[in-house]
Amino acid sequence: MLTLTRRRGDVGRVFLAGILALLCCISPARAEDGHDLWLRYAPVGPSKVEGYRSALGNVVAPDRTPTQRVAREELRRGVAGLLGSEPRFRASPAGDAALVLGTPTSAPWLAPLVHELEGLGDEGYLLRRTRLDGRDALVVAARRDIGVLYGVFHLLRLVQAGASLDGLDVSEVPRVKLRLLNHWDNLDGYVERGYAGASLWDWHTLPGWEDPRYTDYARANASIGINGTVLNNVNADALSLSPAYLRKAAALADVFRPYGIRVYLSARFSAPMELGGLDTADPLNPDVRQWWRTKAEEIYALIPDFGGFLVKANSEGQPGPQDYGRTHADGANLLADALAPHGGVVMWRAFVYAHDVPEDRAKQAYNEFVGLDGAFRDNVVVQVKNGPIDFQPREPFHPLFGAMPRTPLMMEFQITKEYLGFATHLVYLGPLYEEVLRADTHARGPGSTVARVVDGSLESHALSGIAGVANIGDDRTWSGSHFDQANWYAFGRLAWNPNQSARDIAVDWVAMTFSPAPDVVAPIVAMMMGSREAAVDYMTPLGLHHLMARGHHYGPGPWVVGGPRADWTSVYYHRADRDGIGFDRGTRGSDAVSQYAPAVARTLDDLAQVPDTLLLWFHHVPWQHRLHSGRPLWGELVHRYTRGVAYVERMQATWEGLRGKIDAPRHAHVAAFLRIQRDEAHWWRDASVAYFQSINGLPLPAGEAPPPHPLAYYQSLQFPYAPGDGR
Ligand code: GCV
Repeated sequence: MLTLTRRRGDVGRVFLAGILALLCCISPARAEDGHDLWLRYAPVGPSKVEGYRSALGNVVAPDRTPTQRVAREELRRGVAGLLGSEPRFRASPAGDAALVLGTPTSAPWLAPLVHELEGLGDEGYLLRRTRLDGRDALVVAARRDIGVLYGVFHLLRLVQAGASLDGLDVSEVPRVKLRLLNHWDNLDGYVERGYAGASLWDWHTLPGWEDPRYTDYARANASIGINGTVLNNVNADALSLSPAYLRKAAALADVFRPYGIRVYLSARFSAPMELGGLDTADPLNPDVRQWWRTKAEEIYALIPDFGGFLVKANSEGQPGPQDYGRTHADGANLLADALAPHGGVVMWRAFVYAHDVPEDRAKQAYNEFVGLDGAFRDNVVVQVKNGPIDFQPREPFHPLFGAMPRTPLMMEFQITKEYLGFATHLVYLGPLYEEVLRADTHARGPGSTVARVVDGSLESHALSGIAGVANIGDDRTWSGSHFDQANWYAFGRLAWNPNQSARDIAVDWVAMTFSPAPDVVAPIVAMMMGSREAAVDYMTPLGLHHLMARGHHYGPGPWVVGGPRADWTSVYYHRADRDGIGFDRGTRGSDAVSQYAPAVARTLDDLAQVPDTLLLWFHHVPWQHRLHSGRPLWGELVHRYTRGVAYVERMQATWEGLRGKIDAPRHAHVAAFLRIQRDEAHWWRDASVAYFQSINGLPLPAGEAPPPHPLAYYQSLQFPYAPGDGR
């Protein structure tokens, strides 16, 4: 009996194993955890393999420099994954059709392209189906090795998306010079506003141990053209500049170098005192100037291609030149002079405001910086957040864009979603970035877009840059969620070319991250494209802003009042009372509108013309004011809160419809996060409606559900360990 049972069990197990094996083979999706990002190189459909193999199967690729070797290895990895067999590497394109990678120097067969490549600069590349020595060839050609690596990633992207390579003829040149991630990573491993676990940098084991994830980080960044990374938080610890930490940074720089990624550091302005024992950090003091010069020499001895410093000064308690009665230009120029002999740059942040200045916070950075236009050294770029407050779900573009023609201005976007639901809310930021970049400053007449300010073309600046506050940590997904990877991806693609479409980028990302099948791409892209507007709706519709809970910014807090400074409260921003709501920044209010070019200012100042999306940013409006929809303001506000929640519920339904088309682990992870998002969207809506109703005393519009709890309940919720809080 026992034997029989055992045999039956064996048969059952064998049968089960067979079924599982079969299921694995026929399953449309292998189980994944997201760690491979958009570089999964999942097999292309069987019908496409032969076509691609004829183009990619025989490869001629130099391998003399580190960057040549990583380009060749990436191609090998990609082709092996996508086509199921390794490419054959050959010494020359003689014989069969070949894929030829290189520069005219590294691959002499590409010499005929030398003139054409001239126009592609140091990082551009060409992908072309052509004839070399009378034979069919596909070339990935550039002037420099790094361009070839970028070209390889582009080619692999096309294959991942299932695109045809017939007649391929693409040339790409990045429009922006500095394409950087800013890590707000502290030396103790904590990431300020980080929702993806601890810092990727293990400072304790560096420089002895170079975690393989550092290489994967570099691959991922290079695949989207990111060419620099600021390793440490702008709320900087002077220790980052100490010899021990510089050696650690140098080890990371060594890993990143073959991928075209330079290392930068946030510099604490008072470091000469903290590290150097000086009794001042005054930018005009000769000892201070010498200290920074010596420090720069020390850094470049360790990191010969060090990119430069990022500085947050005289903002939110950080030290700066104003502590000595000097200007931001004095401070920036001090560091710029120290870096100039080595080719480094200073990215000086314009995120500056002071609570003891009795001025609308939205105006302060402009007031501080606009008069300094032209006062900065050539190797200084002023880094400006996308909007005048602080990475809100929606802000108007920052009025400094277009207002400092003699100074290169660098864009600072936030990729981590401090104010957009942390990592659990599915919010694709491509449309936010696109909206800002396409905004017209009118600085030099119509068409003076923010993108043209930032890429330097509007004022012919040689230096240009875009930075994104990274959403990367040690979480298996890297970004804290599968969909937050899309924000890293979109940031990189838009930094390369700020004129690209957020939708096109989403299409590429979905094809690479999930599947190129149209019945996967179309619903996911549609869902992503509306997701940012939905978050605006359920959090801060109609131009409301800065209504998140105090400190950690997790969840709603429109009632936040009191505390150390007014401009860290919500009531400062919404100004709701029995009669109306909104911040009057028109000409009769704080006059923030006048910081924009006249054509923009006129529109924003005019209640009839200001877009509904920014209404309460610029105007204090009666609750009965009629909007373009025909609804009174109060009705429209509640309508939008509810609409935002409904969108999240539709995303849940869309995602449910993709069950079986997405691998089970990732499907389940996203589904769980969408449930969290739905609950939190309800929470945002209900808490906000309860609060504003307590102020205006108005009945809810017909058909709108009342909040399930009294206002006091929402106000009582506490989240002392919410992640990412500044400290
Ligand atoms: C790094 C906001 C964030 C802070 C951040 C600051 C900045 O205030 O809440 O955490 O500090 O912006 O950008 O400097």
